[in-house]
Amino acid sequence: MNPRIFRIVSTLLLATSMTTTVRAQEVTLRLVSAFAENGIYVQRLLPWITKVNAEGKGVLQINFLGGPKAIPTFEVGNAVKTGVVDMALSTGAFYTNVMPEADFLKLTQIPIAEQRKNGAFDAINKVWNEKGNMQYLARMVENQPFHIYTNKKVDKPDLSGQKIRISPVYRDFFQALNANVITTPPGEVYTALERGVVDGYGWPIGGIFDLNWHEKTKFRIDPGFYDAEVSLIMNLPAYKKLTDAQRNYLQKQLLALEAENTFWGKYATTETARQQAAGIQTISFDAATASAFRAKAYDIGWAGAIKQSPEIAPRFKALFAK
Ligand code: 173
Repeated sequence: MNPRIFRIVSTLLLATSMTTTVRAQEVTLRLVSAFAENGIYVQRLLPWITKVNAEGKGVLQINFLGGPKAIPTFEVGNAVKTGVVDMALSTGAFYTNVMPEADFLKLTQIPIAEQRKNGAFDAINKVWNEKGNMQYLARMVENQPFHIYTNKKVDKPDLSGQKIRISPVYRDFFQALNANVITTPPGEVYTALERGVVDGYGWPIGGIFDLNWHEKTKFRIDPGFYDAEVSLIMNLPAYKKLTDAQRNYLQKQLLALEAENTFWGKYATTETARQQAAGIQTISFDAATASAFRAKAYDIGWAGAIKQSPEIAPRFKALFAK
């Protein structure tokens, strides 16, 4: 080949292969949420996705596919496990059908930053990798205790005669408080309250206004218990397929997301005030009853965990407790 032509052809080839390389280096991850799109969790996730996409051109992009209308709440875990989607925003209680351990994350009593340091995060990932075919990426909600919301007044921690909507988070504890429990995804709570199918429900301190449940709620029982866990999870093969540059970029953005978790303490305060302003009355107990109530929540929670997963639960307990 004539050297000039050779140079042109090889330059063209190089350019083509570089373009291909650049394209191959950008990955688009498909993400769904197990929580409603208009709820606080997705509302806080969307700006993060926008930032990831703006700063991640040529490296990594996230395509938000939607909430429970895209994939029903209790099917999101399996969608991540099988690679139907790459990533999800969920809480472990919604994917106990993948592994019972998912729901144990509500029992953490130390911040996610500390979980990353003391080995809890790695212990979680060992189980998530092996049993769930997924990577536990980041926790985006902390400092959001759960509460009992009800329309039937009580003067002691006893839910006898009450029908309460639950997710797996509350099952053992509420049954120990003599409630009749009914499991529903969040999307069915309003209708269940409206039709009188339930007298109340479990939910964290924040978010009851998002789906208008305040319209159907008379009382909140204090104190709260556990800590709502809402996290990003990812299909493990998809995670392993990322290049180093893509994984490092994702990691940087995940840590930035967790650094925003200081929001939740303030949100708990404003949501408590907002509930009061909406006429929701607080039911509280004397100090001894309140602390026994909280202790019972954890005792029952860990006892249930140990029963479901006798080897893993004690390992988690040593790393999750204060
Ligand atoms: O549906 C629920 O009440 C539940 O399990 C949950 C978990 C984390 C955040 C919000 C709700």
